[in-house]
Amino acid sequence: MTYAHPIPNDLDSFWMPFTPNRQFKKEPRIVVSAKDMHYTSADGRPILDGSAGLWCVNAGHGRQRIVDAITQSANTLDFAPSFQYANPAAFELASRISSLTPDPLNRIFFTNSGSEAVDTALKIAIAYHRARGDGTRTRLIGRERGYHGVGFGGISVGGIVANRKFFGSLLTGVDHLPHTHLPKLNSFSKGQPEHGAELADDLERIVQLHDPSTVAAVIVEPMAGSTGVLVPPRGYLQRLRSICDKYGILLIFDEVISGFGRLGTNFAADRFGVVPDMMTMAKGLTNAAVPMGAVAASEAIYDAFMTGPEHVIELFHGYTYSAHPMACAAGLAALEIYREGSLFDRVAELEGYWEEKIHSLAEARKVIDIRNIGLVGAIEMSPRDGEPGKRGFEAMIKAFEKGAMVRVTGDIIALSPPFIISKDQIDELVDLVRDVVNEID
Ligand code: PXG
Ligand code: PLP
Repeated sequence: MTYAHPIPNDLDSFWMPFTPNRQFKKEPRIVVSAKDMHYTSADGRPILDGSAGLWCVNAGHGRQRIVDAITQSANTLDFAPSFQYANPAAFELASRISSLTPDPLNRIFFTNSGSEAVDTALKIAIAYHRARGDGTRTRLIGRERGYHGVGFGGISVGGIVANRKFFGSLLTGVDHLPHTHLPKLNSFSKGQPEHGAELADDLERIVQLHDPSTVAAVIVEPMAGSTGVLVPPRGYLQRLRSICDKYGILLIFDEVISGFGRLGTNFAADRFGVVPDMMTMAKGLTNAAVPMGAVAASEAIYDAFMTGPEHVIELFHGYTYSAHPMACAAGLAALEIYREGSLFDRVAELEGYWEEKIHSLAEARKVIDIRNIGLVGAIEMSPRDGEPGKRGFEAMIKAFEKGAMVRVTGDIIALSPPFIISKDQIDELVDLVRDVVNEID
């Protein structure tokens, strides 16, 4: 293979995250630039972005407005502490975010990633109960097949076995709801599946087991992204909400993937008509141009902390880079691009076409399920005998050879392109995935 750009000499020093390092370093998949819907690979080929990077480049790559905002910010105020001081863009961005979040989730705490947003939300939940004199509420409830990043809190409430088993005992006082994937009843569902709302009732059992007075919060992804696009059954989230209300438990939606238009609405909370007590977000917040995450908390949660002497810090939590000026600038520009281009409405408009195309992949014999919602789709292949995940891995490599970036988890191919994708590009992506699925054995 001839390379338009040289492959770095030293591939050993970078310990790559969530990657089989030895395989990658034998056959590196390196991208050197990106614009709109495409990356360029080191060997100079255009690569259609079928995954918006890692579900994060919602407005497409290299948006000039964001580049300009970052440049100007770096030239004006390289850094300002957010502990005891602040930069104006932080307030502006928090205000813009709170105009997008459902009421009353109008208090915004900034982090630098989704993982930090999750750990922040879990800490706020525990501290909130304590601030109200309810300090026995420390238990956190997650869900099987949930992904909540890689902090100790996030992996403890997360439900991915591989992310947990290597790290010992994790947080204690955690329990998990069952996942909502019911392939026998719901396979090839379009949008929200019919069956499974009753799985939320397991929360009643868990709460009774531990006693409601010990439970602080329930955290779920409204749509589970990382573990293969698990769309919530109709009525499921409503039931979780009502059980949480019944027992005074906070409900946290992890909207790191589902936020900022991915489902055709501001947040999944809007799409499903259920308002949690906190939402975590990241990724699309800055169109991924600068790392940033956030927690949106209800006004009641914020107010519960605003007691005591006024010179005393109310929440002992924060990151050096919370509300970094450059991230705030990128966030403001990204939100402006979404608004001006009506990009979330565009997702809603494309959803029908996307759904029809994605489901056309059902013809291939090894495809055992297809799921979709918003501008997200998952194509699940049967595992090869004795080699779970191998087929998916080969599919990812073959797709890159053919000119597309896709995500795989196990034997599931997940697609989540930028919202600027055209119908022709949807056709191209789906045709390429069809060829990939047909060509691997
Ligand atoms: N919560 C959710 C719901 C996520 O999807 C995180 C938290 C953690 O965010 P950070 O910014 O710390 O990575 C995520 C991240 C994939 C994939 O391929 C998904 C994520 C990250 C990387 C890959 O499914 N989600
Ligand atoms: N470790 C040390 C030694 C530190 O001084 C700090 C912050 O001051 C941290 C970790 C936390 O870093 P950050 O605020 O970037 O999360």
